[in-house]
Amino acid sequence: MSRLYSPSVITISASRLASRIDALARFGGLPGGGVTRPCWSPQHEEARAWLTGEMRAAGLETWVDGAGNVFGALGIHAFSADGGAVLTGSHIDTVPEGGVLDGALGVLAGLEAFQTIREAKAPHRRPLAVAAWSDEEGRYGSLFGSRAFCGRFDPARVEAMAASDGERLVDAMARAGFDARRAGEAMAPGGAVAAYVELHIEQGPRLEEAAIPIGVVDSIVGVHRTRVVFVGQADHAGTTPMERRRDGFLAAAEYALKARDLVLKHGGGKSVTNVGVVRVHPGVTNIVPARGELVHEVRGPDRETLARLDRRSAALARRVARRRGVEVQVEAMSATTPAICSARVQAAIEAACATLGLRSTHLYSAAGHDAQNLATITDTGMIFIPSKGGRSHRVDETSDGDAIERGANVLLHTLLALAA
Ligand code: HGY
Ligand code: MN
Ligand code: MN
Repeated sequence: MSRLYSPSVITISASRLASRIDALARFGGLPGGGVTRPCWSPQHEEARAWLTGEMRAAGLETWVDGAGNVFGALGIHAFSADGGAVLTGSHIDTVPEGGVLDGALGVLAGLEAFQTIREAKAPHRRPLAVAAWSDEEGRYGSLFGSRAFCGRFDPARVEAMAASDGERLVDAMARAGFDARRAGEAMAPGGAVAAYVELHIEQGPRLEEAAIPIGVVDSIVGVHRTRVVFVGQADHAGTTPMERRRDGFLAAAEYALKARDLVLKHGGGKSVTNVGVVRVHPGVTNIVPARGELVHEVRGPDRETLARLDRRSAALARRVARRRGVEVQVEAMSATTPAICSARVQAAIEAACATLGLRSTHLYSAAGHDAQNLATITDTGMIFIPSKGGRSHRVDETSDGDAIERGANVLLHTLLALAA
């Protein structure tokens, strides 16, 4: 790889970073490429142990908090009140059949930046820490680890928190050696973090289409998830006259199609929607479905628009149910708050790009991230690199090696500026 920057500027080891990305990808790696590494799973816990070993070998202090967040640090062995650490990080859990960069890039680039800083004896007045946040993908509850770290964990909900396949958080954490009821202990003391910056793949097509190497994130969307259950009547699939059927699945199907139109029409242009979880009960071919259950996700950069879409979607569910003669239950599952990124951190990212002679552009994140929790307790920003074809949350998610190197160097210089 050709030298990308002037010799006086310290830069990361691209080969060492690439080899760690490949090594991490093996935990839950799939035969055809990609990875399935849900939080608390055996492969995730093996990855946690590997990461901790890599951090220690790189000379970092390491520890794990009550929410399972892994930390590696230069200058501290725990967070303290008014400690003013500069924090980076991301997550090592993945979606099912996901890519090897979503989350992993931010954690391993942070580790690489710290190892480079230590080897170069680069000065930093503030302590530096890198986090691997638990369950960013929200298998059991969205942005779990960073939510607990930022004091937004609700212990009253922990017993009910479960994956869509029914597996309970308390059981999954217990198998990994954690007590979910103690996750609240992860809350950081006041003033422990002076700034947070996260490197992440864009997971969309905008940077690649604009041919701009670095994205400076200015805001992050909120994500609202609602469980909608239509309840009709099980009946014989052959003998029941068509006009007498009260089909829970067909009501759910009509709702899903109309909810998409509703969000496109009333979402202000930047809201999006998805139905990725659908369940039919009893779910056998010769019974008219009694129940059609789905999780309706709506995302957008504006809090009021999201609240308005929630209200309109609930009204739509009731209209569909009435028209089809079925009952409907609408239950809010989770809602993250849209976040505005810190002007100070954005300026530090832009200055790092200038030092490295890299073009950058501002954009909002259409994906949710742990950074939106960190934004509630400290100055927060994100650095994006282009995703090839905008692909993510699929096994062929990838970014160029040069893009990864550029992103990690921008992270390195942003951290040095914030910690100066
Ligand atoms: O779903 C998201 O937006 C993120 O990738 N967890
Ligand atoms: Mn993701
Ligand atoms: Mn992610």
